Amino acid sequence: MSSRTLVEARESATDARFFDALAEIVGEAHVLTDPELIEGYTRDWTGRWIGDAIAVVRPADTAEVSAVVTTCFEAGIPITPQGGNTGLVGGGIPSAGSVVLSTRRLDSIETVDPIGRTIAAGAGVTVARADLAASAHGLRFGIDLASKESATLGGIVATNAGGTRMVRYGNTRAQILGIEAVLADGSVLSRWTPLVKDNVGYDIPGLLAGSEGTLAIVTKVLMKLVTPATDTQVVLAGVRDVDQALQLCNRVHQSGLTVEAAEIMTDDGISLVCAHTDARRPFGTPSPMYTLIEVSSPRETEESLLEVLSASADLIEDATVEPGPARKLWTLRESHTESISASSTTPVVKLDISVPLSVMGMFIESLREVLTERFVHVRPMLFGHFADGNIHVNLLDAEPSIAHELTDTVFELVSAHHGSISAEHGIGRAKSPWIALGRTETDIAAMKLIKSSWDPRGILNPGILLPETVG
Ligand code: 2HG
Ligand code: ZN
Repeated sequence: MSSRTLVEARESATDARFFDALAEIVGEAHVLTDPELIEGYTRDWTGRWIGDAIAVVRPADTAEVSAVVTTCFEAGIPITPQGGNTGLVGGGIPSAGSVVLSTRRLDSIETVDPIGRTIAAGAGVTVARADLAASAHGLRFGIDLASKESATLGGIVATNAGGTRMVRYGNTRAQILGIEAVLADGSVLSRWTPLVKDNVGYDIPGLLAGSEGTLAIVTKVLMKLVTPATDTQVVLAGVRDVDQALQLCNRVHQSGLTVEAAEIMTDDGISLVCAHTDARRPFGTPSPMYTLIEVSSPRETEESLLEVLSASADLIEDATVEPGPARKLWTLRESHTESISASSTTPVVKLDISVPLSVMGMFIESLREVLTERFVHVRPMLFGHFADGNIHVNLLDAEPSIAHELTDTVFELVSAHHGSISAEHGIGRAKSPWIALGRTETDIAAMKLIKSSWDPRGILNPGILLPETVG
């Protein structure tokens, strides 16, 4: 069968037999078509992405996912896989005529292996639940995100999420040992070996990490767990600029302490958080920027950290240290996203970029200049995981009509600084028009070849990641 256009797909979907077939697989209660019921699946929380779907299907296990995919494949109906719908680039938002395949019911934790330090769990298990299950065995899940209560394991694999512990344990791709996924024709691929050394052929789990639902639908994952850090201490220090924060972070590294997390915020960001939550300003006199660094060490973390800080008076305007988990300090950072959303008069333009550390200060300066010159009504909020080179550029009060030009301007600057247009949130719908700024022509052609061989009919998440997907 040749691939169908969306119009044909929609016509075919109106065929009641298609919906009956889905209901037979997952049960009637799990095929949603009522516009009110599907609204939570067709739009994202940022308010920027509003899609449309002919149905939301909620399978309970891999066999059901496989049967749903086979049914859609035969009918030529596109599928948008979706986990917790916490993404930031519209990658889980369906285009008209699609079926949303929600993985949230694939929520069983099969095993936690305390010896091999692994967790085997369904794609719909949330990051918070995986972490709780690991904690019961004295271990932790290596990915930590502000959205952990809703973000799912399938979702973080599909987007190759980073988060606040990436500086310590790497991104999601670095944590995957095995994967089970349903391919475009409904067949089930299982690469499931709990071995850290297994060098047989292509790295398929690594390929599926960050593929944003365009190659397969992740149904189960086997991931590494980490040993929790001991005796953590958190410092929040006021600094003049990001270069001082980087120098301070380097001194902390050189002292032998382990950096568990390293974040940057601006005074504007702290003010916003204090206005929208019950958090209090950290110091009497504000600093232009603040860095939050969490450290650990086998012993005497606090003494070692205080030593570094007292030898760094040249870099720090003010500082406060608290033993981990230091919730009050972390709240200042973790409340940024919600405070920003609450304060912007328009949907926030969220750009998630990275630049080499050596030019980060220059990049931020040029960014501020260009925004003040050309987009005077836009309020920028910069924060993020700066030790990974990652800055979340949030642009508030930008009329939707200028969002494209604004993105273009920031991305050109990122590219001029040899950075990446997506550090950790993926490409989705939001960034796909700019993918050529991040990859060469040959590289994009190679990705398209992979896409067309894995999904020849182009039914898996069309419109996401690659500008013109096949089909
Ligand atoms: C974070 O680091 C997330 O908190 C969200 O990646 C960033 O809201 C954002 O732009
Ligand atoms: Zn982030």
